[in-house]
Amino acid sequence: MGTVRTQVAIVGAGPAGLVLAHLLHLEGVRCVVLERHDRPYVEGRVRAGLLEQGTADLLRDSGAGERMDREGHVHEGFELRFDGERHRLSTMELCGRTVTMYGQQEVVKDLLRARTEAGAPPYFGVDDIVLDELTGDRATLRCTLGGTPTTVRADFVAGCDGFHGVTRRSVPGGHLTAYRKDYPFAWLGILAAAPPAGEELVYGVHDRGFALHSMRSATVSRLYLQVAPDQDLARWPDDRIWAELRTRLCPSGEPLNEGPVLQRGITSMRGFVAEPMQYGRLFLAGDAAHIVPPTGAKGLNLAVSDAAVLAGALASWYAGGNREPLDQYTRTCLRHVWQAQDFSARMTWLLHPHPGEDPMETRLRRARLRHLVGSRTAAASFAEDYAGLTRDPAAARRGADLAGRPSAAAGGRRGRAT
Ligand code: RFL
Ligand code: PHB
Repeated sequence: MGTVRTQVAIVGAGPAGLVLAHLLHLEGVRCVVLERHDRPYVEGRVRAGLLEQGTADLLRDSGAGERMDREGHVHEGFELRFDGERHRLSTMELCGRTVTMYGQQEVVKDLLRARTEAGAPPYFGVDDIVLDELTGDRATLRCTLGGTPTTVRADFVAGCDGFHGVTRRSVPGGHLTAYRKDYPFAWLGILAAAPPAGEELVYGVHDRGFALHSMRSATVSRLYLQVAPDQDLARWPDDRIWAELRTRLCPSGEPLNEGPVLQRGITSMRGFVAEPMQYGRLFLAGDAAHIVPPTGAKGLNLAVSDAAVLAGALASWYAGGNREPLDQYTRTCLRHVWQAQDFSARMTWLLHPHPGEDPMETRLRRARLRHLVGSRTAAASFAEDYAGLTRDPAAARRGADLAGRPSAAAGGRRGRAT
């Protein structure tokens, strides 16, 4: 039986866990990262690709943005297509902010390299974690590390193990309240070896359903189609996918480059929030605490934002025993979590015809789309949410609120040391 002692035990090497580990390292706080899968799996998982400006700034400011700055693409706007019309919304003009297209798995690779260079890579293949003690003087968890049954003793546990992880489920019944909304459709997503047809993302609304043309690089496109939630991928051969993309995205013959499909998958659409995001010495971050439907591209950005808040709160605790930011962790995070939930739900409603919806709803959605492209005020509000004014993770790390002022939670008030 082995024993590992550390200050913070991080469960999960996704974006939340790795950003947290990276920021804690910069603050001089010791941590171990415990990941269920092997490294190739973690580095190869294709998911998000849109980084809000605050997320890109945080990676850059913390020294993990060098490759992102070289290989990522900064977008100043996006296109919306509906009723055979094309409308460009410039987030830069509307709210002075941009987004960066850079694959989540590339962010993960960069952060894993930083952990390796710091001499503390994650433990991979750890698939039997049991949280033993969360409310005593220390936190304790059990798992097998390198074939040896091991007890990990830490001051705190960070639950960064995604929606299906073990940490949230380890909180005793009655302590968390779950809020949940399931949508009656899903996304079929493909990664294709095809140069993107344009410079910017295209969101297409069609009677047959929503479609999105996104990208990962100058040679790789990422495309999505709204499908029924129980769709079988076998019913979607490549020809059918491309034909459907053309119908929904290119009603007037706009260009779309086809190429070999490298990956495909179905993503269900769900909104979920667990409150509070902490229990004793356990703090949940990212998808472990909340899920948004992917329409608004907020999941990764929220995960990074939570990690930044938690890193700041832990650093404050270790620097001088100030417990206040840790106590306020849920409150600080939930404000932007719910803002992102609200935006994601509104954007999902706006862009997806719901199965069986009545003609009144169809017309209401069209009216809302027309308002968005016709009113500068409406477009500016949308652009702010889209490019990420919800909460700037880089500011969160510095302990500042939306206006850049030091926030009460991260401020200098001394709390009771435990
Ligand atoms: P992750 O990425 O799920 O990482 C959790 C990690 O924990 C590990 N794990 C465990 N480890 C140890 N013990 C256990 N018992 C464990 N159980 C799980 C897992 O193996 C994994 O490595 O959560 P994290 O870090 O919170 O990050 C969240 C993001 O991954 C997620 O929100 C985004 O991908 C959502 N998302 C998007 N977000 C954006 O901000 N912008 C986008 O453009 C965007 N597009 C998307 C998306 C998600 C999608 N899917 C597939 C859900 C597009 C799609 C299609
Ligand atoms: C993506 O590239 O995965 C992506 C981009 C924008 C979105 C959603 C997903 O709104």
